[in-house]
Amino acid sequence: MIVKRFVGDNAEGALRQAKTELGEEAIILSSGPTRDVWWRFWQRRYQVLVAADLKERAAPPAPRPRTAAPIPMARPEVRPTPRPGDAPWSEMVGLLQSLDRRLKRLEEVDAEAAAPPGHGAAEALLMTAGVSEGLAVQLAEGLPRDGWRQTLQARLLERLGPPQPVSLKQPIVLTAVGPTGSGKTTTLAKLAAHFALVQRRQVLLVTTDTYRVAAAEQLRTFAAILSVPLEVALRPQEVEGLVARSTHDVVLIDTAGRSPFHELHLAEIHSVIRAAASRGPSEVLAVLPATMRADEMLLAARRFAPEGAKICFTKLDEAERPGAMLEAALSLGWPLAYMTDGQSVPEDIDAGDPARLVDWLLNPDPVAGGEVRG
Ligand SMILES: Nc1nc2c(ncn2[C@@H]2O[C@H](COP(=O)(O)OP(=O)(O)O)[C@@H](O)[C@H]2O)c(=O)[nH]1
Ligand SMILES: [Mg+2]
Repeated sequence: MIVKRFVGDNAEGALRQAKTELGEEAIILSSGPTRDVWWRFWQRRYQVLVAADLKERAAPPAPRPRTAAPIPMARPEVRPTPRPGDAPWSEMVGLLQSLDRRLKRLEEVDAEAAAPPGHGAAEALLMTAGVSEGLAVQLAEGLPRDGWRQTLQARLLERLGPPQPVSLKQPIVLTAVGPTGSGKTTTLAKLAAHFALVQRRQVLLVTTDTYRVAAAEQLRTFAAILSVPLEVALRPQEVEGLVARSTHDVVLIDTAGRSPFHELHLAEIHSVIRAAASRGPSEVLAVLPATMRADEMLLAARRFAPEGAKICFTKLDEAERPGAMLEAALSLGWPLAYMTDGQSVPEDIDAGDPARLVDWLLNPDPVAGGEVRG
């Protein structure tokens, strides 16, 4: 028995040399690129490790033409023919069979290792949903391979907390702030309808948006349909008097959508928020469209609203993925009060249930936020 390495410019060349020298009975033990000069990969050559029983061969065979039957390139299937009394040959066959079994086991171990661990799969899911890489890595850290979805779900729900719609246990003033067109006026109209028609509360609508010609008219139309009074405050200071005189269960204050980069405009909105709090309990609703990027939502929320404001995500029906909302809610750490998913007043609003976002993340098809209403 002889075991010998043959090197050629390519696989065919190396094999041809081996077969020429050792004959057709030779068995290929391994094959692949040479490893002698790994750093000069462009000069790689090909090697085969071949075993043959030289006793079998009376004389070296004649060189074979290039059209010889194809020689298997992969690990050969070992189908030995036992030869009684041929001790070295049967020893080698036994050796090769055990080698074959070990290689098969190695392949199985490789396949197991190739399956992504829990955190890898979770990271991929989060990032596909639009969560940034940094947060995805943090959220996926240490998730088990088996049951990672349930663990991720529990982890997200714990961090997002329970739904926290506005409580009307006591009279309250609620001020909606957020970027232009985010849905503040429409959301307040939906809430006014809910509080007045469903919860049978005394509702007062106040608008401070006197910058756009149609803005106050939009809310006036909703107020008329709902039979809810509307007051227009021309300056932030007027809000204080309106709130102080009000005997309503809930006062809903609309603000103008202004640039989050314009300090004077922001100062006006902050004065409205302060005036709204002058009577007693008051809350701020940061109205953020689900179609925005997470960083835009974060900037708007922090510029318009005070720390700890409640979040209302709007336009879920227009959003493709829940990632930006998840990222914004988790990064802000503020409670989720409402979600809206359509233009219809009053029906397209729900309590802000984080489970709906998490379900959407874990079951991304169908994608539309409106189709997974909780
Ligand atoms: N698709 C969709 N459109 C909405 C939703 N909420 C508001 N809108 C629309 O967004 C536009 C701007 O809304 P508006 O309430 O005037 O925004 P504001 O400038 O923040 O007061 C209007 O056309 C609304 O009908 C929603 O949940 N889904
Ligand atoms: Mg408006």
